[in-house]
Amino acid sequence: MLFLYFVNEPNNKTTFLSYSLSSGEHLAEKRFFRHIWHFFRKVFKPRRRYLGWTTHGNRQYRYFPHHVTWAQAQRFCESQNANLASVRNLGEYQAIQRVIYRATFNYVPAWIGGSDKGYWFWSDGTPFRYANWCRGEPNNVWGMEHCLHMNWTGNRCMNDIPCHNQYPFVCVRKRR
Ligand SMILES: [Ca+2]
Repeated sequence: MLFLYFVNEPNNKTTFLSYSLSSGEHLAEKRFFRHIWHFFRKVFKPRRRYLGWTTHGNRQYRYFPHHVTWAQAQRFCESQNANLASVRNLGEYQAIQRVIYRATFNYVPAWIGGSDKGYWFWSDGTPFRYANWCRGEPNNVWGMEHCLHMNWTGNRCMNDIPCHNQYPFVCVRKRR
């Protein structure tokens, strides 16, 4: 049996926690506390954020957490010998969502490489054939929304939004 009791100093300021174990039960108590320790370590184990390149098919994606404009994001990707991510199909869209989730444990809105100059194009030159637009998008509000970000609304779909807004972003490069 384990006894816990508190000893109050005369000055009533310091409290000591004391254990009293009957002999023979010491090992069982140790095992018990080890179980408790492992349980809490498992529950509260810090999850590791993954911020490296992730391979999907013949491409690699990487999430960058800095909040910047679309053009700054594209320039940064170029400095990494990459481009803002283009999307060719739903599988790639979901792969990019997983990359974002592994870095943030959330589906945060992020820039990808779609931009609009009268027609939509991907900054890496991929033909713009696939899009997972949110309902009613692209709506080009006030004629000001010429850049594409993803994970918009609860549907985590694509939306056009002003290019000077600031979001984290996902770059793509050819598989190495
Ligand atoms: Ca819009």
